[in-house]
Amino acid sequence: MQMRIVNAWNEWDELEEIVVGIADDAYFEPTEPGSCPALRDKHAAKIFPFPKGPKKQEVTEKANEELNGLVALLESHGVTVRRPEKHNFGTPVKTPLFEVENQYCAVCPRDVMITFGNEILEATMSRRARFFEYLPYRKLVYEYWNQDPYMIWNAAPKPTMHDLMYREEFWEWSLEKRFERMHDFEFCITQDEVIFDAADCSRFGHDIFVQESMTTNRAGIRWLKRHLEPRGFRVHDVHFPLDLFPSHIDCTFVPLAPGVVLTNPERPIKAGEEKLFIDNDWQFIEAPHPTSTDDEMPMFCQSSKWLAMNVLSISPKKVICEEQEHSLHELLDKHGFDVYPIPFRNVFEFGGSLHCATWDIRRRGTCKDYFPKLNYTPLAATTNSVSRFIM
Ligand code: ABU
Repeated sequence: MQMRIVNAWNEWDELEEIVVGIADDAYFEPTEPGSCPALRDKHAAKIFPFPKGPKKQEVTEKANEELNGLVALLESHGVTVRRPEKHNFGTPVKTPLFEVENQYCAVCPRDVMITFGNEILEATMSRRARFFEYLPYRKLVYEYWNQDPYMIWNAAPKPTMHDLMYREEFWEWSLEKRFERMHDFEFCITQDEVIFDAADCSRFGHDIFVQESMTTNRAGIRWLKRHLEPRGFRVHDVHFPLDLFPSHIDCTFVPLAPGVVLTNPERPIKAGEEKLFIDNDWQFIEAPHPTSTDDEMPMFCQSSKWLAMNVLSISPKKVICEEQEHSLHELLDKHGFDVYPIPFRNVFEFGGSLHCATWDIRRRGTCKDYFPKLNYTPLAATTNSVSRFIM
């Protein structure tokens, strides 16, 4: 019997193998139509531009120390940890349709790569500097593909990333205008091409929830539906209208165990979308306020203070959290979770925290239905496609 290497159906089953990012050769994210990085301190931002070029050596080293600390903790729990290959993120990218001065980093595999059961899928990505971010993971993917005969490998269609794919004026909109338009779910990417980042998807067994955001559009979600539903998944779009700059679901809506989601009190799910969870006996636990305010986050960090809830579950009972988030530790402890705190704040300016910086390859367990009362006709049922899981 051949060993299954790639097998992960949800965000919480017992973890067996995972990829943890590396900070080597990271560059600052460039300004481009899909991203407008800014200094945290509004006063400094009036005087100094956002930096360009490579991250400083000592900053990269501190981030690597914390990433290595995560590796050590995971290994002490018997998890196999793999790392991406080094990549020269200083190489500019020029395609027939766009150019960008440099790339970004390989700290956040979660944004690019996702495991849906026995399938590894490479996301389209939404920003030019991240167009080739799958490359540091390709050697690993080939290894899994060569060693696991059941593993399926797909890459979603690459978007043009041409100027026409973006709504550049989005970056000029006032907060009032964004607030007025919060139910349009229109951001810096248009709806004409298939666009998604993997980190906008959250896996709950048969059910996959995908957030509409600055990094995932409606065409991206339609593509995921047509791709996944013939394999028996049910794909749901979800929205968090009060998040005026949504990007990646894992600081907003974080499942921890069957029946339990950690929710963001400042980003409630759109009215009506909670029903599916309530009808199926899911409990929402509101995350406490993070240790830092948005203004206190690291100067070059482009993520929100809600990185506080970007935790990594290593089993339905065990959660790795950032060490300074004491209120969150207490809350999770009260709900019966074992909390493993580790320092991770030096990773923040590289795009994320513990969930972002990882990509799970294998969790013990099979595909289950956590929404048994759901009345849903998958797209596959309306076509001739075979609707069955490869288990
Ligand atoms: N990459 C996750 C960032 C999400 C947030 O800023 O809330």
